[in-house]
Amino acid sequence: KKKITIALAGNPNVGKTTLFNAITGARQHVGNWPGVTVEKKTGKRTYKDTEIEVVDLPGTYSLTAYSIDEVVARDYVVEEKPDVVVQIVDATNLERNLYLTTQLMELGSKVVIALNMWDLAESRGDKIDTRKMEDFLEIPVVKTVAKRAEGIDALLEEVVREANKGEHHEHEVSYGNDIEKKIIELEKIVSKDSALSGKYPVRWLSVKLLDGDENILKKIEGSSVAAQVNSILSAIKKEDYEAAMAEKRYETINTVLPQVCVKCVKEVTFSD
Ligand code: GDP
Ligand code: K
Ligand code: MG
Repeated sequence: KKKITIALAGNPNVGKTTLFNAITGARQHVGNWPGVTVEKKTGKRTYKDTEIEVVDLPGTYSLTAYSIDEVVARDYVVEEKPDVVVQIVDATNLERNLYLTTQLMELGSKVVIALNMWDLAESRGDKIDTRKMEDFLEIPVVKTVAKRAEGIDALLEEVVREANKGEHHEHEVSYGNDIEKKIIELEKIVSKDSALSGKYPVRWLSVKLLDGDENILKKIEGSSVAAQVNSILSAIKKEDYEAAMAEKRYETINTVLPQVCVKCVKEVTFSD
């Protein structure tokens, strides 16, 4: 039997636990993530000839080091490299949920979206074009109603297909000329340290450094390229970069959304 590991990611209250239960049933194990008091749930499910280990990640809005949950979730994705990350997306709250999608895209993971709460989206009259969503995001999208265990087989089918795919096309947020130049400068430096570049995606590291991510800065501190990285970072105003980059991620979502869901557009509020 083929074995794969998948991680479930998503904002809080999107139906992650419900979906986890629908996938794994009674085959669950509850423990703690190493070193922290954050609950770690794992489970197993066999789908056709594939044994799937399912890891439930803490619910997060983002994957920057703002909270222990975010660090746990992203360290798992970056360091343990699950075969596929399933993002559970609340279909009635696309704009907010897709911010996490941009972060997963940047991590270079294979992602499948479970477009959950589909029943609620439908009953309130949303018209979400999942085919277009797939085209824009370059990520498979499967409608689910976790509460009624609907769409689980279709989701697992897509997950297994994705896991078996050979090459993986990384879909990235483009940050515009100025920021991209800095990213390239940092990439050149970071890739010289094989311990770093062997472990983390180089572009992602560079983006996080510009984001001022403390957790990533710490990983760089002890490395052979610390001085060079610091000389670049000290020459720029990091707050400006962080804000500009968040804006670009929202911009990416905002170009996708109006084409994907006509009704959702009116509800988008990116005031900050
Ligand atoms: P989590 O915080 O992401 O783990 O979310 P939960 O699994 O705890 O679900 C939050 C609430 O949404 C619960 O009351 C679930 O019963 C409900 N829920 C989960 N999936 C669906 C769904 O597809 N449709 C509807 N209508 N409710 C759902
Ligand atoms: K909950
Ligand atoms: Mg939960």
